[in-house]
Amino acid sequence: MKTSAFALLAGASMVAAHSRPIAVWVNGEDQGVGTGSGGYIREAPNNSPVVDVTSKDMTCNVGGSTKAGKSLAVKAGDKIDIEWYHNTRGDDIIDPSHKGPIMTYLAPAASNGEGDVWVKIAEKGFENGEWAVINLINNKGKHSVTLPDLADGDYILRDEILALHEGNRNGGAQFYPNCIQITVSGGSTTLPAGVAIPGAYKADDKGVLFDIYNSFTSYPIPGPAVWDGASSGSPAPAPAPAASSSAAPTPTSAPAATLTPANPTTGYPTAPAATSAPAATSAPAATSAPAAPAPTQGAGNGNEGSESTLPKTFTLDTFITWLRANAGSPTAQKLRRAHARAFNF
Ligand SMILES: [Cu+2]
Repeated sequence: MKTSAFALLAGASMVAAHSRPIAVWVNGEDQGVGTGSGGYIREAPNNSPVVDVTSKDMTCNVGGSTKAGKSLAVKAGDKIDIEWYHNTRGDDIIDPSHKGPIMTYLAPAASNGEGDVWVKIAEKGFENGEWAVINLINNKGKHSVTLPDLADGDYILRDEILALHEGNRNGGAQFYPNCIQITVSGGSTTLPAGVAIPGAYKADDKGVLFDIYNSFTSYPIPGPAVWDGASSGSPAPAPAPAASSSAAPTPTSAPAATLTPANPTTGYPTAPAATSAPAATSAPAATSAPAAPAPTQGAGNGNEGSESTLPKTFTLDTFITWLRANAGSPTAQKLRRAHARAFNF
């Protein structure tokens, strides 16, 4: 019974537990919370994902064309840690169900992100048997990128999580793009032309329409190849789907073991797909966990769909069905939040 309740909560969190960057560290030095007025992060109205790859919100999230209050002073070659949280600093970061890559881009601030201006400077996918998102959680919400030797000026650093827990269906992949304003000094290389965002991804890209619940040996990170940081003249080549994985800076551990949703190293609750299997054998849908959540939840920023009423008395199966159907609802979210700490999500 305890296991079942746990699986239910895990299922709910799959939908509710989004994420956003809250702060930046420069060479190990905390720059303070960057959201809010006067901050250096362009803050979206909420932490919901963008699911339409053609949406303008793909650039810098909802409202992301509006500049933040200030720009963070950095130097070319600095080590930048981007610190993500579910909502506020110190909370639960992101639900471990949200497995996927993390990608980082740069554009000149003068472009405000419009046009073929986005240059990928880092990407982390599925490496050494682990997803970038899980490594992010294990690293207390932080991941590092090293700034290239950039010519002095104002830039937008676009940090993006792509959560693939529903990536097995077209339109199910959840993008969490967020833009951080930086002012670079001490460098020299001109940023080459890049790609347009939206435009860099397609809904059926191999790394976007990707089933993390099936076994696989490698994961093709979507988007352009990572800029080598040197060739200022040559624009990043157009997205080469096949080449992108081989161009990754960190070689993928080639014969990665078959991936199972459960992650023994994190200490986090087992992913729903695994836990729900024994508990919910009566519901065949439960074995393919990603397909279960209500379609409305993918709606992205804004409404999370309406909520139906849970009867006063109910069987466990009724509750499972209700929770699945209302996973993004205020009640389900409250339920999750109420239990979040107890379950260490
Ligand atoms: Cu989420």
